[in-house]
Amino acid sequence: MNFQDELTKRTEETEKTIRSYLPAEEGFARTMAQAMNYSMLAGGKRLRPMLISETYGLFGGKEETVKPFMAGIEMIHTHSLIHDDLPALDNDDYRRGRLTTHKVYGEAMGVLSGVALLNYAYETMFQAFSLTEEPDRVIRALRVISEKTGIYGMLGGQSVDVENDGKPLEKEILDYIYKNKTSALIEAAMMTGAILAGADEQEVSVVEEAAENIGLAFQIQDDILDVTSTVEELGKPIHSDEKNNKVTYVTLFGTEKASAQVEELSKKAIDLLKSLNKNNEFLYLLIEKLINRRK
Ligand code: GRG
Repeated sequence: MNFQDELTKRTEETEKTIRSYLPAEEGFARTMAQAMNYSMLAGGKRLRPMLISETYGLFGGKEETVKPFMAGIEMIHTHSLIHDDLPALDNDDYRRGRLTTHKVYGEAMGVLSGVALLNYAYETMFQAFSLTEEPDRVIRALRVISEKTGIYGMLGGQSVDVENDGKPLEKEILDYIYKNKTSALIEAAMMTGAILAGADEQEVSVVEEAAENIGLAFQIQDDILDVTSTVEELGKPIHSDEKNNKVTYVTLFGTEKASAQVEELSKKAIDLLKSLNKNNEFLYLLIEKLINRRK
């Protein structure tokens, strides 16, 4: 398999799926729909929806049910980015190579379109009920996504991150932040793929553990890119952790050790997935490539 060609093809398919679920830019609330679509269409690697469909494929899933979930998870992710960039949080001007949503549409519309995307994600994912013969799986997936993105997941992690901005941190609390603000959504994505395809509890918990490792590796690589990449490559500001006096894996351990941890965590994730005795070569390669990603 030529990984790069396959990645391009699967990213294009994911892009098409996401576009098919975006809100129409019409009616009195069209400015908000435009602001929602502005950030949704700004590019992005589409990693989380791809992880849903690849994990779904790993367990032999073949229905369309997965599609509203792919779009929905990217809406939740994009909501988190819009809000993360707001003046009250990171106050960033660039994201995905473009001016941030609040820079283009103003702060009020930045707040509104972010919340609207979070809500629209659920409106979208509820459409899965009309595409499935297995409504119980859809209910389980919705439950996992709502839990992993709330106080016991992404938002919990983000709140502890914000509260500790600029303060010295122990590794234990940094791990809590990473496992929640970043891993939890990746766990939600992969568990959703597994659940929708009919994986049992034990298999879903192996997937959850693998995804936690992928999320940690992904966030540590994000820390590394903040000090080693360029604005052009990343499409967002660099050295922002330093600017915000943030403790990261790089400030705690240095770039080299942080890189070694990314490698170790990714390997652990792949080994866990392989222990399921299923096969998705593309998924294993995707996880491996995240180690060396430049953006
Ligand atoms: C509700 C006010 C309010 C704020 C919430 C939840 C939240 C803000 C932020 C989540 C935390 C966050 C932004 C974590 C960063 C995770 C991360 C590394 C994001 C970048 O993901 P990529 O690289 O981005 O996949 P692309 O642009 O490729 O999709």
